[in-house]
Amino acid sequence: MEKQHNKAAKKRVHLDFLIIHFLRLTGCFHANNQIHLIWQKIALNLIKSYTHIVKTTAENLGFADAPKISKYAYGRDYHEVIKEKLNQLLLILREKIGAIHGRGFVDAAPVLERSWAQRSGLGWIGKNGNLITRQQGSFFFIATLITDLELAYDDAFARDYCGTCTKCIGACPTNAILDNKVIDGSRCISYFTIELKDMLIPNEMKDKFENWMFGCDICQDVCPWNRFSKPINETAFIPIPEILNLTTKEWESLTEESFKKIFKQSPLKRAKFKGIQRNLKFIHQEKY
Ligand code: B12
Ligand code: SF4
Ligand code: SF4
Repeated sequence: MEKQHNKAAKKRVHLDFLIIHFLRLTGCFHANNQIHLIWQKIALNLIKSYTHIVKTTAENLGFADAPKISKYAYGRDYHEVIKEKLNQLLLILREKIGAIHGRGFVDAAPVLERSWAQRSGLGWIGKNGNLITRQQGSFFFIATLITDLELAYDDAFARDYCGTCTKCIGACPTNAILDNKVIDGSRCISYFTIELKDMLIPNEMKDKFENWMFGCDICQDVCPWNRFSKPINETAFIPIPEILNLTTKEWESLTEESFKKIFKQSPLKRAKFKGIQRNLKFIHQEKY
């Protein structure tokens, strides 16, 4: 058993070295991003920051009343960007270690991403439902590479640094944050503005959206740990100029054709043109 563990630990050192090399080469998961392992048949858990501009409410971007978009959606679609990085990492591992099997995941499969990340020692799940690290708050994606490589694993993150804080609960305008870190998805602005398809937003939510048109960052913006979020230098996540510059009027008069062209590679395409129009109407009627 001990022999086996030593063997796994040795591979782990080798792998850590390779990954650090990969990070340096590609600049993709930069120094702030971390990689941890859980279980012996491994799932490599990675986190990747997405904040180019740490404070990114519409107020900071020029037009006080411009519709708000979640920070993660300013640049290219993270599903594609991170999947590419994970595939690159897998190729490097294969080159250096041999014919291993593996597959990368980011927000697109039934992988318990937050829970695995916590179990691999990356951080704790906060009352706002997000994985948080003391080094960089919570503005990052979680990515997972599942492989058949046998390695020594990290310990789970044992602490919870939310303490007595309840800022996120108090700030959530729709009361979507329940006890015990449970988020009521059916009350979350992020759900309504991104995931809800072909339906009107319930009237009961009127006057609660605080101008959020796509996603919602409120429970993360108020989190004290996000003062440790640092802007990153990832070209794929550089904001699309229109995201920073369109006024409410321009958003409202955008044609489907221009929407498709401008947001071809953006996470906004998930809500579709119709969804964005519906969201705009909803926040517009909130104002009047
Ligand atoms: C469904 C989903 C949503 C739903 C529901 C969110 C929710 N918090 O439940 C909606 C659409 C509302 C949503 C919104 C957002 N999401 Co989302 N979402 C997901 C998704 C696809 C699945 C989550 C899920 O339900 N998993 C199933 C549960 C059972 O597994 P789990 O998450 O690992 O949960 C375990 C633990 O958390 C724990 N646990 C959870 N609840 C409880 C309760 C109790 C009592 C106990 C004891 C334990 C416990 O046990 C669970 C099982 O092991 C994940 C991607 C993924 N595949 O994980 C992204 C993910 C969680 N979302 C993410 C993001 C960024 C967001 C938004 C911030 C986007 C935005 N800005 O608008 C918001 C934040 C809303 C919020 N406050 O949570 C990131 C979070 C990154 C991070 N730092 O943690 C993820 C991980 C995607 C990614 N790969 O980066 N999301
Ligand atoms: S994302 Fe917004 S609506 Fe959803 S739980 Fe957080 S503050 Fe509430
Ligand atoms: S705002 Fe406070 S309670 Fe909420 S997740 Fe952050 S530290 Fe935890």
